[in-house]
Amino acid sequence: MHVKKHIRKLWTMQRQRAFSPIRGCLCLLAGWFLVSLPALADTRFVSTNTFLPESTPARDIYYLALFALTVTGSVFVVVAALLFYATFKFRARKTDPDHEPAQVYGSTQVELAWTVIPIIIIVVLFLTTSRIIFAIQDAPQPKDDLKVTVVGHQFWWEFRYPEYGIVTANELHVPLSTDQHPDTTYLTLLSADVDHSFWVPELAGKTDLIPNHPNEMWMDPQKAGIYYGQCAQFCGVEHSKMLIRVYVDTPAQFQSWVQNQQKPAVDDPSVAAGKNIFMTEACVNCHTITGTQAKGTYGPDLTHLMSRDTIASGSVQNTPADLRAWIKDPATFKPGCHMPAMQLSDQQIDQVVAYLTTLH
Ligand code: HEC
Ligand SMILES: [Cu+2]
Repeated sequence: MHVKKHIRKLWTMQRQRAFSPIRGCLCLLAGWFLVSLPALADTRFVSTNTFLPESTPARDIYYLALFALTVTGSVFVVVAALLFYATFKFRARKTDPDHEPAQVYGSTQVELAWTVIPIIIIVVLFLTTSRIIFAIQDAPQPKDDLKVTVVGHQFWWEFRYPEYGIVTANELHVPLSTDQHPDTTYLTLLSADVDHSFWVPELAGKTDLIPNHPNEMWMDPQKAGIYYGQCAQFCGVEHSKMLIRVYVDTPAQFQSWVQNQQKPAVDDPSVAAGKNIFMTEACVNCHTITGTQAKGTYGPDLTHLMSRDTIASGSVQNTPADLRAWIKDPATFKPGCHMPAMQLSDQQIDQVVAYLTTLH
C-alpha cells in the first residue's frame, strides 16, 4: 500500500515537471551552433577537408565515408522521426487520468527486428570498410614510384629521399600524378621518439609512426598545389603545432626542386661571422648543413632552409623577422619545443640570421 502511494507520488511529480523535449532539442542545437561558430569563421579550418579528396586512397575513403554516412544517416532519420512522433503523439495532456498508464510487456517481433537489423547493418559496414582497407594496403607498388622516408620527431617532420640523397623537414614535395604519367609516392613511416600520426586528409588516410615498427602509406595526388595536414596522435605539449605541408609539384617543378636540394649549402663569405657563430655554438650539434661540420640530426636539416615557406613545422612563416624571433627564443612560438633559447647577443642573432638567409 505504502509503495504504491510512493510510486503514484513520483509519477505525478514527473508529469508536473515543465520539460519539453522539443525545447530541449532546440537548446542543444543552438548550443552546438554557438560553440562551433568561431571554428567555422576561422578560415584555417577550411584548409583540410576529408570531403575534397585529390588522391586515390583519400578518394576510396571518401566514398566509403559517404556510404557509411548514408546508412547511419538513414538510421538517424528513422529513429528521430519515430522519437518525435512518439513524444508528440503521446505527450502528457491535462485530460490524462491521474494514475500510471497500463503496463505492457514488449513485443517479441519488434525486439527481434531491432536486434537483427542493426546486426545486418554492422556486418555490411564492417565488410565494406575491410574491403577498402585491404584495397589500399595491398595496392601493387609500381617500380618507378618515389620513395620517401618520413621520421616523426617531437614536434617536427623529417623527410628523406634516399634515391636522391635529399633530407629536408616539414614540407614534403611530391610529383603530380596524371593519367599519362601516373606517379605514386610511397612513404615509409618511422619515429625518432614517441607515437606520431601522419594525416593529410585530402591525400590519404592517417597512419601512425610507431617507434621500432615501420609503417607504410602511399598517395598519387592528381591536382597540383599545397595540401595541409597535421600530426594526428597526441605526442607531447607541442603536438598541435606539428603541422604538415605537402607540395604537389608538376614534373618540371619537382625536378628543379630536387636539383636545388641536391646542391651543397651556399657558402657565402660575406656572412662568415654568422656561420662561425653557428659552428661554434651548440647549433652545430643539433642541425645539419651539408658541406660544413654541422652534422647534428636532432633538429631539422637547414641546408636549404630558405627553400621552405615555413619553419617550426608549418607553425611560423619563414621570414627574416620570424627567424630572428625564433632563434632568440623558440618558446615564444612553440613553448615546450626541443630547441633551447641559446642566449645569444642581439648582434650574434643578426649575424646568424644573415647566414641562415643565404641557405637557399
Ligand atoms: C638541442 C638541440 C638544438 C640546438 C642546440 C639548436 N636547435 Fe634549432 N632546432 C632544434 C629542434 C628540435 C628544432 C625543431 C623545433 C620544432 O619545430 O618543434 C629546431 C628548429 C630550428 C629552426 C627551424 C627549422 C625548420 O625548418 O623548422 C632553425 C632555423 C633553427 N633551429 C636554428 C638554430 C640555430 C641558429 C641554433 C643555434 C643558435 C639552433 N637552432 C640550436 C634543435 C636545436
Ligand atoms: Cu606528433
